[in-house]
Amino acid sequence: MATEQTLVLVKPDGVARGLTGAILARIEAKGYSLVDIRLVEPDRERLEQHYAEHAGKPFYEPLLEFMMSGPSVAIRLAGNRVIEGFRSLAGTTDPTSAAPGTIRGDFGRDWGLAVQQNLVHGSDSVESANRELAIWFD
Ligand code: DAT
Ligand code: MG
Repeated sequence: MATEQTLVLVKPDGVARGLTGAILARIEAKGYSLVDIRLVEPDRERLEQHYAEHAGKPFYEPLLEFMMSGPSVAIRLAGNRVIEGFRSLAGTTDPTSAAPGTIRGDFGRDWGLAVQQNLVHGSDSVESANRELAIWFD
């Protein structure tokens, strides 16, 4: 079986707050492999593809605006069960209630801009991972 891969993003809030290194340290300490990493300033078209499943939801436009507010670090990450494992490291979507010990739980909070500022993205399935990796590492 080929080793699983996932797309991780350190979102604009994580990059702007200087947390990229701390987040990478957790990923490396967990033992996953960095296959590729790049700084990306995504345009709207790339983000519409990435967040297609959320089109039309109330938070969709603010989410795209936030994601265009600065660069993200895109990471191609590999390891057995890395999709589930990274989402476990990240914690639940809302950083206020994400468990301490997770990236969102330790570094995230509500800054008055809803939950979109939650530091990281991780693909949620093999299908999503393949689709999203093609969008960010074209
Ligand atoms: P996750 O990033 O945990 O996979 P998701 O795929 O449901 O969460 O949503 C994508 C992003 O959209 C999420 O990281 C933050 C934002 N988001 C989700 N639900 C939201 C809500 N109710 N209000 C504001 N932003 C939201
Ligand atoms: Mg998601």
